[in-house]
Amino acid sequence: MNFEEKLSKALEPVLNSRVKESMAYSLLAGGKRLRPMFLYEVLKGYGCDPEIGDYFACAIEMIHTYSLIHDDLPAMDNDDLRRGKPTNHKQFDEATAILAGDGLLTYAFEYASKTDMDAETVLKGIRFLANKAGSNGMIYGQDLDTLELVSDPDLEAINRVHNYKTGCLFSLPLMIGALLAKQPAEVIQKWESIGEKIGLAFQVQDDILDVEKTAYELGKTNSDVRNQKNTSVSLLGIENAKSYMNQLYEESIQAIQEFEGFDATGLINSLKGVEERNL
Ligand code: GRG
Repeated sequence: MNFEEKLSKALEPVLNSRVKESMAYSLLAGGKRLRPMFLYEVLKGYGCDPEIGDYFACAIEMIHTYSLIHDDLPAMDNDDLRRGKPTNHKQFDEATAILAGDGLLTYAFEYASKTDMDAETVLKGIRFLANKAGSNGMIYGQDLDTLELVSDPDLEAINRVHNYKTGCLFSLPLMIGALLAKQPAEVIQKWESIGEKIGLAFQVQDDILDVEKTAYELGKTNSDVRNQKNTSVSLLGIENAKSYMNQLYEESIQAIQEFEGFDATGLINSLKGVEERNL
């Protein structure tokens, strides 16, 4: 079963309803599936069967999709296009889009809890999910994003927002992969820092793509440009932003190569694919 089929199967137990239709509309709309890919690559690098990560991989993609649905709402970025399709609230309505996001977020925890491993490991994984998605994680970043960048930002302020808003959901699959592979806390912590760096690199890249590509090419609207938001590109200029992004990816790759007992080939190849992406 490929990952798209696994995601589709994950929704089967949800009661047939309008909100299920709306959850499926966004969850099964494609997307690059980077976060699940990172989780699987960490498991493979440690020589584990990647399928032990299925429930968490689907759960992380559900949380990521919920964040996109809510971020696109009129009260947030007010975007019309996502994953090449009308945003959830455009396709359905605002109330349904809010419920679909809530449904995906909540169901993610139920689904992750089905992981067939010892209870302590599963509980820790669920704690990571809550921590990185919640008000000590992505939600904190979104809060900073709506407040702090309005006036006079510097790179440090922008990076702080991105570390939380974007980095947390990159750290999460790396940490869960290491956790399921039974790595000790200090190793999981190193994966957390690497995720933050990758998240930063990814966000700078996203800012670059937002100015260099059309909404049609990206399959999503460029609300940061439209809303004249401060980004790494507006602060550094396009060329410096590109060098900064390359440096961040390079540093991430170096850090991944330093783990003992980890075959980094698959993860580094995936990361290089992300670095070369133009969508
Ligand atoms: C909970 C409202 C709310 C927001 C949380 C994650 C987030 C904050 C908002 C989503 C919008 C956004 C621009 C986030 C930054 C991270 C990012 C570039 C997400 C897009 O991730 P991709 O490119 O998306 O992996 P696909 O569609 O490929 O899965």
